[in-house]
Amino acid sequence: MQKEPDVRHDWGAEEVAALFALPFNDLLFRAQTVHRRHHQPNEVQVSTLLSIKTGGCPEDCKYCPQSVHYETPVDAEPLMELDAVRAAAQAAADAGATRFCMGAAWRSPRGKQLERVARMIGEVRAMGLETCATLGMLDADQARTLRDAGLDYYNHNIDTSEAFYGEVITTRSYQERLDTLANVREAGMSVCCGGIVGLGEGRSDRAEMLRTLANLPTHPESVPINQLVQVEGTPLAGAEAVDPIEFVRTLAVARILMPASHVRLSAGRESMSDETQALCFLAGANSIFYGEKLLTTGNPEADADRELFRRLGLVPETGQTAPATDPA
Ligand code: SAM
Ligand code: DTB
Ligand code: SF4
Repeated sequence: MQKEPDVRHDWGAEEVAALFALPFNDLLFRAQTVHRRHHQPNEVQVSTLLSIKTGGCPEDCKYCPQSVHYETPVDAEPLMELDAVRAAAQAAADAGATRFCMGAAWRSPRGKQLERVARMIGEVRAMGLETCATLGMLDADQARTLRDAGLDYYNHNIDTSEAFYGEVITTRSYQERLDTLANVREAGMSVCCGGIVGLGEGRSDRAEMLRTLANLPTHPESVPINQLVQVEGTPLAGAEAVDPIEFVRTLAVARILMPASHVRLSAGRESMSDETQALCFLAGANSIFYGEKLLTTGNPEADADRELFRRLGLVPETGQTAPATDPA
């Protein structure tokens, strides 16, 4: 298939900075125009998260309540049993989710653990749900094992710019993250990769993070943009919040840089107004996490999201409709 002319992999730093600096109306108009060329304008993909292994993680990500390095309200729990995962996936499907994402607080999975997760993936997929997992770093063999188990997407975020990264995580390098993404891609799975806004980074870090993603050989099919959920006890609790308008700009630039990808308005919605979320959708966000919990922190109630969709005339994406081709 011929590539769309606006799907590029050669974005320059100045070009991306210029997008961020556009007048807000111009930026949103451009993002919405790109959006309509590639997606159904009123459809939003709906995923549900489950933490299958909570807490006790050896990494030191300064935003994360699951790190052992910080005293937070999250206690470590063992890997969930298959039956409990199956029940949670069924509940997510019944509530209308089309993708089920299983998250584990690991640096990387070990042999037995991977086998158990592979069984979970097979069961969830057999229910007709798309499958996603986020288990930390993967080598090439592990990526192939997950693919063979039926994993559709692997989530592994770069979180921020390479320059700012060392301020946030010291136990895993930026390059290790890129290596995992390459292993996932090589195994033939779809990539879900994005980052977090509100870590104390500057606009240029947000721009560089998006530029890194957009200049990968293939764009991640799914790009989660998380607003930091501040959790007591983590070093980033109390960080200065990012202006919601700047957050919307970040989504709009993600949409323009990666036109055909799903851009997910990810963590942080619980503390956002409906109006900010509406602007995020206008900026080209077309995926959300649905259900009252993310991994360990809160998310809007399913009822509240159904009501928001109704007010905005949005419908959950079923995967049945072909993408729009006409920038109407
Ligand atoms: N342990 C695995 C890893 O980090 O690769 C997978 C789970 S981890 C919780 C997945 C992602 O969630 C992180 O990369 C980060 O982008 C996001 N995340 C974690 N804590 C967050 C928070 N407090 N606010 C926003 N996003 C967060
Ligand atoms: C992603 O980018 N965001 C999700 C998912 N990928 C795994 C995780 C958000 C976690 C928010 C904090 C928590 O609930 O622990
Ligand atoms: Fe561990 Fe993932 Fe949390 Fe980092 S983000 S501390 S790797 S669970």
